[in-house]
Amino acid sequence: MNTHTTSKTHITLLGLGDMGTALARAWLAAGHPLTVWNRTAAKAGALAAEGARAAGGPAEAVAAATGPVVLCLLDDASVGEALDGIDLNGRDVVNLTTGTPAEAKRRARWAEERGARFLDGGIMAIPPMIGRPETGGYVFYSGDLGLFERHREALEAPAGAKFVGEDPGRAALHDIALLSAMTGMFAGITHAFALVRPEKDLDQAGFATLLAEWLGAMAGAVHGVAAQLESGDYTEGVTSNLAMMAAANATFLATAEEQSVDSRLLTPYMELMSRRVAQGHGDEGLAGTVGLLRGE
Ligand code: FVH
Repeated sequence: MNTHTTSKTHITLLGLGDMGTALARAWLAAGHPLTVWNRTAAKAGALAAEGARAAGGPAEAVAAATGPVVLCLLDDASVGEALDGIDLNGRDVVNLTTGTPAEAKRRARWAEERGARFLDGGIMAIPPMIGRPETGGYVFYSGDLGLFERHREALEAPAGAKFVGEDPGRAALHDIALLSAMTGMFAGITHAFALVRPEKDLDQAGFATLLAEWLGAMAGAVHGVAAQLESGDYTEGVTSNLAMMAAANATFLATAEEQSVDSRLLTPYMELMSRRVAQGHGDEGLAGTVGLLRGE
């Protein structure tokens, strides 16, 4: 059983969905005294049996806090609802709920107006990665650096911690930027499987291995894009330029048609490449298309 005699930081956790429950178990496993609250009270039952103290409401949970008050709720609106009317004066609020950078900044101001210190977090992990450092999961943090440093050891119990700036919106920006890149990757994976799907004798698992290896090899391209954006020379170090890639797009589209695959996941990006080439920048690398998305 968990007791309050340990020297470990006490954690107050609001939200016991899939992620909140995984966080709770990691803190309990690391020996942190833990108070939990969840809107649907039944979800706290198993954790109470494992050593957590289940609070009767969010106000009671926050009032019991001697360490960080961690929120892991559905969205920013649910954070507002859960904390509505609750005294936050002097509290260290750590919000691990996914939101936009603007929501994080507003929530930081909102918390500070109520006398609380505020740290925002973006979780780069799925629940099975929590409490398992070998999986490489981590959380981006931004906002109050003093709060982060004071509770760093406790924050690092469920997953690694990367502080990305005192602007409270920075963690959400990093989180959503990485997840957006992942979304594009998933779109590409979906298209690739749709292409090979009709081939009954093609081993899907073997194809998956090839695809994963290829995506891993290509991921290094991000460093070239960053170097080009930093130098302002979008032709720097280019090996496969936009003109070549745009020309190959016709073959990709023809193959999609041959295989009866809707090419809607590819065409928006292909149009961007073609536009940059038409502007006379066919010798550039991928960095040349970044400005187009920003209307530059
Ligand atoms: N699960 C994942 O893979 C991802 C990984 C990356 C980070 N996300 C974000 O983490 C936040 C929580 O995610 P979750 O997986 O725990 O989500 P759910 O299982 O859907 O649980 C949602 C909890 O939020 C509570 N809740 C919803 N609305 C309210 C409200 N108005 N007032 C108070 N609590 C609310 C809900 O309570 P209940 O339905 O059990 O009563 C759950 O505790 C999230 O931002 C992800 O984007 C997870």
